[in-house]
Amino acid sequence: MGTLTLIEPHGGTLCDLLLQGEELQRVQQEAINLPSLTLTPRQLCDIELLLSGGFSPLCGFLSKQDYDSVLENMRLSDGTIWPMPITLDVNEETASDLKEGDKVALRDQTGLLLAVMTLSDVWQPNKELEAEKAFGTTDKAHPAVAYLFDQAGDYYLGGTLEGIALPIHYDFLELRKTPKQLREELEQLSADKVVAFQTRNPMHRAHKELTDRAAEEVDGHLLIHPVVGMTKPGDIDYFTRVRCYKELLKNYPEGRAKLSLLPLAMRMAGPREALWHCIIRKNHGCTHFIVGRDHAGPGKGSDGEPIYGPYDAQELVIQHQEEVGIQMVPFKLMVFAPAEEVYKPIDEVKEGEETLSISGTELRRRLSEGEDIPAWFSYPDVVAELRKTHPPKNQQGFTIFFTGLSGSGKSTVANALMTKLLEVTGRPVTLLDGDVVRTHLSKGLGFSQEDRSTNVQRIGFVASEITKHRGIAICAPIAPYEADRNANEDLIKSYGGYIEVYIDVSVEVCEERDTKGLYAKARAGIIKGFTGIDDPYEIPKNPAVSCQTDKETIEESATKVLNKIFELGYLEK
Ligand code: PPS
Repeated sequence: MGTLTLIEPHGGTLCDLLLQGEELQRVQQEAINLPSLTLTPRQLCDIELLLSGGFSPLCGFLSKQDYDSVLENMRLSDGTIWPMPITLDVNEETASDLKEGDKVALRDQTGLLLAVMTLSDVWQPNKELEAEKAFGTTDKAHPAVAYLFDQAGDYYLGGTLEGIALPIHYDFLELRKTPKQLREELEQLSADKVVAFQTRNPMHRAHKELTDRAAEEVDGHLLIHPVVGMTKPGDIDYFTRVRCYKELLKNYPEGRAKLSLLPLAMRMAGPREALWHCIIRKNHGCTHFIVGRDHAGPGKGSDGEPIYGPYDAQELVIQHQEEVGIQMVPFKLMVFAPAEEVYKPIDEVKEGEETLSISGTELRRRLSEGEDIPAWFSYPDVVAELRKTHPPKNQQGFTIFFTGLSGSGKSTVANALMTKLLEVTGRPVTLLDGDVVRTHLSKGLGFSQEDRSTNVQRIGFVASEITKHRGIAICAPIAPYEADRNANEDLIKSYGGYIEVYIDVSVEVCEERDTKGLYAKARAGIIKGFTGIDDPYEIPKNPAVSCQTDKETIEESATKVLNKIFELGYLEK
């Protein structure tokens, strides 16, 4: 069982679940003979904050009784306020071997022992109900709902933790502070009042102004407390963000602002999440917490409407701030007023007054086009950091993904394109041709649906790595299944450009060409499961380019693709 440490004046009771001395040795020894569970990335974030006391008063993953109570009342079963279900999900097979009273060793992916958990419950949750109660929707457009339905195991384990070690980090060590460490540092600063700012995005001038105002308003210190655990899919990676925060920090008056990283796995649960953030910041020694517009919002639902109202989070926090013991500093959206050259909350803008703002999407567009990012919006050093990992399109890697039937001309056009690319650019180009890949990367794979998927996704993986390293990949497998092509597209697009080229030639033409004599063999039943004959080819719905090699020359097809690359901006004329 964890120990309770009381540290004043910031924060109140803190659960410190990390064992020490003989007790630590005893539990470590005991763990050797226990069944082990390897934690998922999200569970690793959760356990870090459980063990360090960031989730105080929780002393482990929620029991069934607490889980039900949290969903229903936003309170643990003893009445303590706690809005978020923190559960240890496992699959049915794992759950079937475990029962109440069992002990389990919780480990990271390398096998490092983090804690021993004594199970109070093993149960199958009603996920629909959890989604509805915790997130207010069963719409999978909400990232936490999608996670719940598609990734989380179907069974939950509840129980207390005996902590052995915190998950290990190797990055930004000087900025990773446990609640206890942060409280001590704030105490040393004699900081009576500390206002925390939560963020999962890079910070620009609007955030600087807002946090400055907040610190002035409470007459205290500012804690920039960004999330570096899991944020919303598609967010800017935290390495880039932290380098940006470090640059931004230089612009605050000496001694005003402190930066510390929070290994939280966000749920994007809007109001409930805001309240949860308040408790977490209280545990980290803060007295005040900034809640802005659409705090921890998941964005729009599949109906195109925002899932939560813009100020729902503020409304919920107001009701409970006293009980939690932290005061909310509410903020409206900050906009730039060019006439006065100042930022102000939108409710202070006079009628007819011109205001400027740049959305996250617009910022990404400007980065990707290499366009100017004005000084009123951000600081040059912050923008320079962003540009390092978000280069303009003509410096990004990209993948040209050819797909089409055997004999359609994929390899021929791909080869022609490669030489054209080598003619115009000094950039490295790698051709991953279907046949060639099967003699190296995918040697041993056959043509079953499963083997084809593996083959195509292997090609996608290699292409994504090439793209990430800012090279050019040309792929030319048949890639008959849409799902595999889509998976590749998603992966590759997270690193650079993805351009799908459909070699649009009918099976009749390919069969007539039959350059390798394979169609004849397929018709004769010598080759089974041949694409287009007795195995399906799913036609691409929205390729960037279509080439008809029966109606145009190879030169024309390759030029069409090359022109598309120029048009999309991945190469400059
Ligand atoms: S896939 O479906 O994307 O994994 O196929 P791919 O790796 O591109 O391999 C296709 C080449 O393998 C030869 N071949 C077959 N193709 C389709 N179906 C069956 N059953 C089959 N068996 C062998 C064929 O020569 C393909 O080469 P290309 O270059 O496409 O003509």
